[in-house]
Amino acid sequence: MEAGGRSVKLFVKLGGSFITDKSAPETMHPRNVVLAAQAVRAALEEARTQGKRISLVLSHGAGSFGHIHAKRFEAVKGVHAQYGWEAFYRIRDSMARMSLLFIRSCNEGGLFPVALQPSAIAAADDGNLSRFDVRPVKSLLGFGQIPVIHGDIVPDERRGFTIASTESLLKAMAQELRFDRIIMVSDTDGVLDNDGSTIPWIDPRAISQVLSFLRGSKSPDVTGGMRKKVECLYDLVSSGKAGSARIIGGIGDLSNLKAAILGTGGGGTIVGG
Ligand code: IP8
Repeated sequence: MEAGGRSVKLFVKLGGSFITDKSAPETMHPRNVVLAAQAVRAALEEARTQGKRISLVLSHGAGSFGHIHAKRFEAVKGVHAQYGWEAFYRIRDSMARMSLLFIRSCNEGGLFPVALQPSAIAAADDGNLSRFDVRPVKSLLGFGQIPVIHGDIVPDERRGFTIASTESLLKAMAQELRFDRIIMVSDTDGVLDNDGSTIPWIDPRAISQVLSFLRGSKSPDVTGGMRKKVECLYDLVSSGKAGSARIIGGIGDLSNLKAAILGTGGGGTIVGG
């Protein structure tokens, strides 16, 4: 437990670029999820032996599952002139299968996570998330469990449906749950500059310059790639809705994830002032 005896609240996202092959439709890298889950478990156990309590919300991107269908059906815009509501069925079907693969791999890595279905507890209005029921997340955290969420297709008052990214769900959750640490695991070692070097810290002086050169993803990605992640994390930390945020690399070495969870480092990029 931290100074006041409360648990440390963490939000960890395993990015779609890290857990799927974004160039091959619906291809998961289960090994990456297993290794990440093992790192999470090791960190939770180490924290426990030190008398600290960590509450963890786990999440994952849609990678080559949801994004490929969302792009094909232009699902952000809602009901399609040609395809009607087909996107809702296709994306839910894809994300349900992905979620199952994800939690099974987490279980292989030693966790017993509880998957929540965002499309059932969230809604949007004209493309913006307008509702996210945080109660199941809070309740599971209260029982010491690990709720899992992911970006999803959600009902939309005006458009019929739209896409909600993991970051939009995180922002909604952060209005009611303050995360001490947010950690995002990517396929690159944090946020890279134009020369491919890791930017160690995006502080108030660096944010506009970094945003000016960050682009969306090269692979099918309907929610804005690294640029949107950085914007979201920067807003949360600078507004005090989150304590700190870090984007780290996960390929080949998950010891940094363990360190980031324990708050002892982790490399990559620290986002926010
Ligand atoms: O990968 C996108 O979620 P994200 C959700 O967290 C879908 O941006 C279904 C494309």
